[in-house]
Amino acid sequence: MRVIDSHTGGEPTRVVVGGGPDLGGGSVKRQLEVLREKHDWVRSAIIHEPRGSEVMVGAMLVPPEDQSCAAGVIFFNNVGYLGMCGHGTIGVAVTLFHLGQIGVGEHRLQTPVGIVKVWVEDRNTVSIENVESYRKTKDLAVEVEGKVVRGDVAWGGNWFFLVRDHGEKIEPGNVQRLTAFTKEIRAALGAAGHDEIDHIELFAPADPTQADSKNFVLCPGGAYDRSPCGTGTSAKMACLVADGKLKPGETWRQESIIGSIFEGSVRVENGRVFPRIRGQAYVNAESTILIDPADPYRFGIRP
Ligand code: PYC
Repeated sequence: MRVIDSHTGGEPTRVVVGGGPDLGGGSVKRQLEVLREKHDWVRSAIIHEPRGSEVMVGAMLVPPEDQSCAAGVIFFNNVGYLGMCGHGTIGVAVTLFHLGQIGVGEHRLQTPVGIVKVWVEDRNTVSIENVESYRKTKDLAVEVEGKVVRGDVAWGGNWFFLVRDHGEKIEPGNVQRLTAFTKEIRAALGAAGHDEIDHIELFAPADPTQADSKNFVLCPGGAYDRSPCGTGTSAKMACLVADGKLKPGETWRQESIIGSIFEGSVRVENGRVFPRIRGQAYVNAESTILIDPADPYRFGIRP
């Protein structure tokens, strides 16, 4: 398989651009099911050590069912498959541009959860319009480490629990503590029957000259997002719109824990919120995945 690596605001995306299994066409959702059921070794070989790491997000290009789309995309990580991935979509667009398959201008990509629009500004700068995003529950309370933590449950292409008041320092030196704390929150949500919530997002004030907010995002497989998280920023903006704190035409600058920034905004149509995210990605490797039958770890070290 041929893969191209990039990072978007520090978060890696490894795009399978050729040599993957034939998934039989049809909807991207159906192709995801075939990949999961019959060829999960692709995900495992690409994402797990020794080739990959828990931070890596994979994206497999597949034929789109909707012919207006430049490609279909299936995202995956160290524990499974993602509905959408914001940083990954920016990485895919920059990769397709690098390959000469798309140019500057507007394009569409088909994901398992819907069609995403992308605007390529130059070889590194891309805006995306995500699937409809919304808040499901405001101010859900869970008990974590003996105290009550409150957050909103929102969809931004993945499910998020968004927490404003947590008393934790969102800074790179505190990543171990933030990871442990957000894993506790996720376990408490699971115990309360909210198993679908696999991303936990903590917010803190940012330097206002740089951004409107800083975040820490725990991803499903236990790694934290180095980027400001496209689907997490979408979920956040859906909550801000619901609270009357963000209007179409206004910009929301979301900073990640490592200092990278996405510029967000929203399009609202008949009360439905479609977030837009603008960020930068950089291609940093082109490789061929070799599967040597003699290699006991050719499909990755499975957890
Ligand atoms: O950017 O949406 C995102 C994302 C999800 C998980 C890692 N990055």
